[in-house]
Amino acid sequence: MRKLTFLLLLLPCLTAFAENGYDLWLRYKKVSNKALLQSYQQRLHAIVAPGNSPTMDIVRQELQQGLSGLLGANIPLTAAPRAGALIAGTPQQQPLLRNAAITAGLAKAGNEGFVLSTQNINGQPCTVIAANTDIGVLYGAFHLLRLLQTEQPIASLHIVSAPRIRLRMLNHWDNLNRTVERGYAGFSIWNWHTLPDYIDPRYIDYARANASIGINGAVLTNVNANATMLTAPYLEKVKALADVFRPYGIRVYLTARFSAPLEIGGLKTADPLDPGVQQWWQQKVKEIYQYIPDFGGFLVKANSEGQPGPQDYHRTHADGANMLADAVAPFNGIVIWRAFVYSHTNPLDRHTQAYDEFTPLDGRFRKNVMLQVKNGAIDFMPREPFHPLFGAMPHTPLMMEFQVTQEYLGQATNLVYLAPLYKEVLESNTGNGYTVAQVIDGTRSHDTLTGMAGVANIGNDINWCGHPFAQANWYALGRLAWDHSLSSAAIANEWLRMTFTNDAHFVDTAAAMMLRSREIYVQSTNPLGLHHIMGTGHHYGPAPWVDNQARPEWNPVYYHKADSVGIGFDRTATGSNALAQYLPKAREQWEDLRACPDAYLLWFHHAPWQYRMRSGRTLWDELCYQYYTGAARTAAMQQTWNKLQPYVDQQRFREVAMLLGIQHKEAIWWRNACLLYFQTFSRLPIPAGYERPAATLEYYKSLRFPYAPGI
Ligand code: BDP
Repeated sequence: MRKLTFLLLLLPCLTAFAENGYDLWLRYKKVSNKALLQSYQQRLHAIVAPGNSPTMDIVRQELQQGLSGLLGANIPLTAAPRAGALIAGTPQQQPLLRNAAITAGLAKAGNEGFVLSTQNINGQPCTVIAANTDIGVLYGAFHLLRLLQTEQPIASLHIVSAPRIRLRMLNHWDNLNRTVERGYAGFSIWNWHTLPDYIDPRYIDYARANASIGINGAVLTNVNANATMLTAPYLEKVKALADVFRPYGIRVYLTARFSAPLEIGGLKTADPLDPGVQQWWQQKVKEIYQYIPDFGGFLVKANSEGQPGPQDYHRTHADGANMLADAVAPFNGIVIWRAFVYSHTNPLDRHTQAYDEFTPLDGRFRKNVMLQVKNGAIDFMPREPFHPLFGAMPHTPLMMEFQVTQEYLGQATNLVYLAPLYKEVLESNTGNGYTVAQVIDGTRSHDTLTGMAGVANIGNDINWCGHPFAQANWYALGRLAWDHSLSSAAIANEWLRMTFTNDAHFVDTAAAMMLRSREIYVQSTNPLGLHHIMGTGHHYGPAPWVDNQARPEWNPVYYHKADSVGIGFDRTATGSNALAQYLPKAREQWEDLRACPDAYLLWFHHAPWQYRMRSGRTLWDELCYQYYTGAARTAAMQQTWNKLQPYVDQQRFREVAMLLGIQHKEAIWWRNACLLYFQTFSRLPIPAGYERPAATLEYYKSLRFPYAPGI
């Protein structure tokens, strides 16, 4: 009995300290800094946000919920502006916002941006969120809430913010049976079975979270598409989701299976030049727009990894894309055609295929077509040079495809903060004076259609992303799509403050750990430019030895090419010459073995085991150094996190601690398996002083993971 009473007394404390991560970065906990709290209370003690639209309803609701939580008091909605009020709206809704300063800001804000400003309105100091559209007001509201959540001063605000990229999108690789291709956070959040009648509140929270970081598009379905999605019963379900997302500024897109006319249309061909096929798609599109008047358009993976496409009929990617583009054009829809292709015709180097297939088509796509290019030419590797297509195709709008889900970066058991990876790509110089960011934001070619997509890491796990820190990657994708000039550190800092606490020691320590994490992951798994040596199929863990797959590029041995002489993929003129696809100014940093940075050495060169590295070590010793250092630094992440226990609620502290334990085990596994395997070629010893691998190569080779997630 006494025990029970004790437990009952303890329970509220335990739950008070438990957070399951569901609230993401929108926790709205009371501001802990007393002085700031007081200043916020003075400036935000009422909300004036007129305007009659579902979006303005959301603005009011979000501001009320957010401010009430953050300020620890109920913040009322009032009709008339008064001193200390927050005024939010468009100048049409709120004529008071028609002053010179706000008007000047709004001229730069466009149709999604906002002005956040401290203003004297009727002689009274007020905080103002002004925008040209309701959705701009919502973005401004989330920005103001973010300032409070991160404890920034708001006494004198002069912010004008507009997105640098027009389409800021998540790509869900979700299947109709709710499995998620490369998903590590449970099943799909789209419950197709209970839609359209059952609206899971989670759909609304998903939309809120996206709106809070500026994401305005969602492709709901896997790029390996299923034509059933385009049938009437499913379109009704999509409509239900689109209706939920619309007031949050999010448009839905679907993946189009190129062979849909055969599979659900009863046609004998899907040839894009066949009038019957064209008509079928026109009808289908008309039907879709009857359900969803603001349907965004199609994302298409064609003639890649066995998917159907125009080449099945000896037509080009442009023929296929243009046929769909013509169908959606009357409704202002777009077609996003993926450049991730690898077909059966180019066995020399998979690296070169997309460039070879697409550059001849530059300028031959309709105006409402974008080409979505993965950040690198192989796949979403832990480190990969930017895709050479970004330096080509000036007459085609190129959209960035990043992967947020960590298919190749430790899935959901590893803490890997991806903003540094995204930034590394975005800041790469394509060789003609433009960075990748300037190519995709339209600076280079004055494109008006611009876009950045991230393959989502979202599932129905209670914390959405599996790993508590994986939420930061969703967050970073949105923030960078809005403003790619933000630094990885600034984004980590914001996210940590909102997700955990504003305590400076916590934020500094955890941010430093996040900022190191991607480099540590590269070091402990794919150092020095190694790539695609993960387990075949599921991509979980190391398997550099695999050589028995039907196609050469399905085998890790294809990518590392270790032999008795050395290791690495020669992509210079003496090898596949993939380097020639880069503009001279970009390629010159990599083409000479001596000048090539260590990070890309084995990506572009086959270097001898005894090759002398910049560190003075031989290549073999350097490889050992990298793997051992990577594993040691992974252990150090555990120690760092353990010291942060006092600052974090118990549940999330434990989750991260357990996951870091797994991460450390996995780093040791990678290190031992890779070094023992590569040693069979180098025939060199692991340098003295390093702990010997605990198991044999045969043991590591024998490991099987038939139920690894994500396939
Ligand atoms: C690869 C994934 C595969 C995807 C493919 C794609 O392993 O599951 O279908 O990319 O992007 O990385 O189409």
